[in-house]
Amino acid sequence: MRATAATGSIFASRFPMDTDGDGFLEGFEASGGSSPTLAQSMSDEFTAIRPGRELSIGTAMGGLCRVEYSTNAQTWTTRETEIPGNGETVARFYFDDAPGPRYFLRARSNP
Ligand SMILES: [Ca+2]
Repeated sequence: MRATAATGSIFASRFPMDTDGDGFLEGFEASGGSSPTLAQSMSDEFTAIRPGRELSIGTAMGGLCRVEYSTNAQTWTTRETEIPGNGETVARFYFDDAPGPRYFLRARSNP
């Protein structure tokens, strides 16, 4: 079988490369602006502080619940559904899409 550019790309995707041995894959480094051939080259491109909220929900074993959000505590929109209960607390972490000055989360049991 003759090697082609297409087979080369398949090979590369099955066996990711880390030429400089720093533990970061070549494509990841290139997309973050660091050199894939210099282990000392590091990028802060992928380090970020993302504000969010953690919601802890007391769940019934075998039950399902959903999480809703609102900006006015009157009109609610489903954020996540079909959350399986385990008889204990289930935690969900939501990154803020557009938090605004007021943002509410609540959990409800599915009927
Ligand atoms: Ca590397």
